[in-house]
Amino acid sequence: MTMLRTANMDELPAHGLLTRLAASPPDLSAQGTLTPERISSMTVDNASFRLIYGCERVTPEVIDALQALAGQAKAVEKFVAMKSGEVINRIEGFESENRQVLHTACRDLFGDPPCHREASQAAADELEKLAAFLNALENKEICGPDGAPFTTLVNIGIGGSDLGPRAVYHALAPFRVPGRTVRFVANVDPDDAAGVFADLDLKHTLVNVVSKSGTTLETLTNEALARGLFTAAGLVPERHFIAVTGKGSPMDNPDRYLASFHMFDYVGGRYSVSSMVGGVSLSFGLGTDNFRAFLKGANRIDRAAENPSLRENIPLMMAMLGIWNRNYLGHSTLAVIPYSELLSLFPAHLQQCDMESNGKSVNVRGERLSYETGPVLWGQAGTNGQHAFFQLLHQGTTVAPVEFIGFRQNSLDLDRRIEATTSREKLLANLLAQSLALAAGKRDDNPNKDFPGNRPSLILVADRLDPETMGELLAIYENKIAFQGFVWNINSFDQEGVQLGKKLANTILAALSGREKPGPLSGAMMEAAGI
Ligand code: G6Q
Repeated sequence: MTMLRTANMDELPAHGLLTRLAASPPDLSAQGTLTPERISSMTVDNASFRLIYGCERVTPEVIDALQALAGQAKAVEKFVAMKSGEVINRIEGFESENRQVLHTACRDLFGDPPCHREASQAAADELEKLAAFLNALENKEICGPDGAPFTTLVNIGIGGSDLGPRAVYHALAPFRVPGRTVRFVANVDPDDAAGVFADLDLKHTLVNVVSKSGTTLETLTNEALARGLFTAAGLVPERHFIAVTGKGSPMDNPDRYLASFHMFDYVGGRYSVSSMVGGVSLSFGLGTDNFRAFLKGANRIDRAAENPSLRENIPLMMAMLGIWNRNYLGHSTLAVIPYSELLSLFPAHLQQCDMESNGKSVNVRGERLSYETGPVLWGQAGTNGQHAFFQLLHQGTTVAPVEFIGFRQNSLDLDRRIEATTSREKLLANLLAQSLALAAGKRDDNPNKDFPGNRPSLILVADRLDPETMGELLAIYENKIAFQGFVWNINSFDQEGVQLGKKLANTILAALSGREKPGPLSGAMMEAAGI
């Protein structure tokens, strides 16, 4: 397989055109810009989702130029190469992870021949092993010491081994297996584990320790803390603890665990929800059929994302609109606001997925870039955010593009007409209103009541949040992030920027444990902080 080589974004012919177009982008607040025709024509449909982008500051000409840029950057070809197993997690000429990027293979299990047969087979084998384990739990071949079933699973993991599974478990609360609960411990702050374990019936609790590397300080510390609790309660940890880890990692030791599952080096932590990292806790808590439906939804979008036409490919369109906002209109942040309480943890997952992937300053050859890459991503659920930070979105001096997410139907049953509309209608009315208000604004002679408008946003909408649409939504964002990285010509799949802080923490820990003297700066910091 040959590596697809491309130039930096600012060397591509469409970059000059986009720079020129950005000198006079459409003003959404100007009379006649935001028309009904514009809103109904600027949409893309994939699987269950519709993308509405009429409130972005684009014209058909800008979209054509973005299409040209995506084509010149070979965004879709690189995506297909990624899915087929090309080694793209690398920095040419420098020591780097040097790996394939095959999280999409974990869900490439439906129908057509998979893009990467071995990786999909490995994922299918792990799923089979998991199904056998879950069956044994179901028919109580594996159970608590008193013969009663396990009812709780505590997931211990951090970063990619926590955020995605936690967000998806929260989002799919209406689909939980009755009588089972999943809880999550991530932080090395002992108050996290203390809170989660406080009221647990340990006899009927499984602990799923998730660490690809098997070396993460927080996870190993929490595992040891949890094992201590089981031992103190007279229980045998080896009959309660299961592991998800990389093959050959220090945690890959079946003797210490009731069951062990593998993830592979070609699945990055933040892209691992559809591997065993999400598989174990989500299948325990939501059932295997729901986890499979989640994978199916993600796979549907992975296929749709192979379409080179921006106007028919939601992840690619979102990627290019994001690049327009970031590089050509100069917006440095991106707010993701799901109008869904069930998705309230999703922005935190996306924050990692996007910022760890695209928070890079060098290209795939290690050369420093002269343009911006990933934006600062933040957000929380609407309408709550409206009563918090939306003031700045509407009238602040910083313009923050917004991605709204909404669903036409409820996931749970409680809703009724109050003052002529349902709660769902109130929620959706607010979502649409916010996008329009940001775009159109409203002039007022009183400067304090003046809304400048012309602030970009897009909307992603589907009928209902369920396992399949959750999988679709996850894949929309994962693929959007990958496309942006391809156009920026960066490696979106490593995370060297998290290493330095970890190393320094270890030297401070060595000082705290009395093993070593602190360096002058660490020592001064420790003294200043009274630690
Ligand atoms: C994700 C990152 C990072 C990782 C955690 C946990 O892409 O690599 O967030 O997931 O540091 O790592 P382990 O799974 O190895 O414990």
